[in-house]
Amino acid sequence: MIPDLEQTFRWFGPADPVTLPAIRQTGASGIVSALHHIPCGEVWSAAEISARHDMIKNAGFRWAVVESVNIHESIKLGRPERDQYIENYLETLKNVANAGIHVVCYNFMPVLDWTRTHLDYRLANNASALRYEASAIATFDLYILEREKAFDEFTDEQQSAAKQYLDSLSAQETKLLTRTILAGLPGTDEVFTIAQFKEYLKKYSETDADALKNNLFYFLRAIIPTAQELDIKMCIHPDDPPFPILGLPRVASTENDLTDIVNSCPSSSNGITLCTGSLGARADNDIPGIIARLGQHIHFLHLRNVKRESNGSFYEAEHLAGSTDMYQVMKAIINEQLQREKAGRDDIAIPMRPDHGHKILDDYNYNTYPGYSAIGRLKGLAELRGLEMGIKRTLI
Ligand code: DNO
Repeated sequence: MIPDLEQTFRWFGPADPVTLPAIRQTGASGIVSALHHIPCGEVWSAAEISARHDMIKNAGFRWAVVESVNIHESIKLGRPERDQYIENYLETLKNVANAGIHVVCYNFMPVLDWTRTHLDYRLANNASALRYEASAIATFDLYILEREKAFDEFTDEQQSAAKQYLDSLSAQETKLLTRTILAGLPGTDEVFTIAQFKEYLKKYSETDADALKNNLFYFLRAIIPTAQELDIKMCIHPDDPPFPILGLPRVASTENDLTDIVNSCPSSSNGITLCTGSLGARADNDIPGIIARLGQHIHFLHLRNVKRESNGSFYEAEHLAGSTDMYQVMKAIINEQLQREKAGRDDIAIPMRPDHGHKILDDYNYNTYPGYSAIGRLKGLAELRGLEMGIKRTLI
């Protein structure tokens, strides 16, 4: 019998209202964490890593994955200072490897990490979900950010729908939408101001998707040989949402992108975080097919589901519901495990985490990071491990 996927849970650190003892009760054995308090670009010292590691170990867990060591904007922009930041990144990787952690997640999304327009979208059963509404993004882009080029990117019809949407918002709602879109890195409370965000957009005005991809390849070629020596598996997280927004370019949105990335610097250390939620926001991403074709490069699994609506909007559905067929996804993952077993690989128990969860039941009593409720995620994890067990028992 092949081993189970390693069940993990994201923990944002001591300030996370979902505590390690609470996570123990979910049945997860691995923790996914990062030193969110260290500013992006600075070295994570051995002492800081070991303090976090002790907390995780003492609570009875393995620190399975670092998510994320974030990439400094100068690397994404290809600025001369990037070499210094790459040095810092390598130093962090060395310290992470010395602590015995061997999977590192990162993303290459300019400025903003994942982006939503609504953090408390109520479903029919009153569960609270995250939502991305295309007309809300258009409204923000055209009439709040007032990005000039946006007027060439949206049709007249879209522009008038966006105007209507704007008129329907109270001052309070406009503020909330702005805050929601401009929220910065996960695990922080940082929110960009419109002025700061405009500054960033200016910096990106000369970096299109090709340039951004080249900057990613430069980064990978600089770090992957060392990562390989350190036995660290790097795994890029797909763009979320997986298409350009607010004039910012995208490089990890489709199967072609992911193929380009793994081919740019072939190595078992140059891999992918397979996020079914991010990739699933595009109907043309065939996720079981991506797993079948790129499976050997997958070092980390984010399992969640989105329900796609017309015109690019989506909301986060229950883990086994939504537009992605999780049965087919899980089957493809198990098939990849079988391939690994045949190839004699030692990474068959791929770490997976239930990504995001609805707010349900007692979750409303805690001020958790958006998407990171305890019970909602536990429900997702329970469903996913049941699905995994069911398929394994019938197929194998
Ligand atoms: C969303 C997560 C992302 C992810 C980073 C990866 O909840 O999947 O925050 O951690 O984008 O670098």
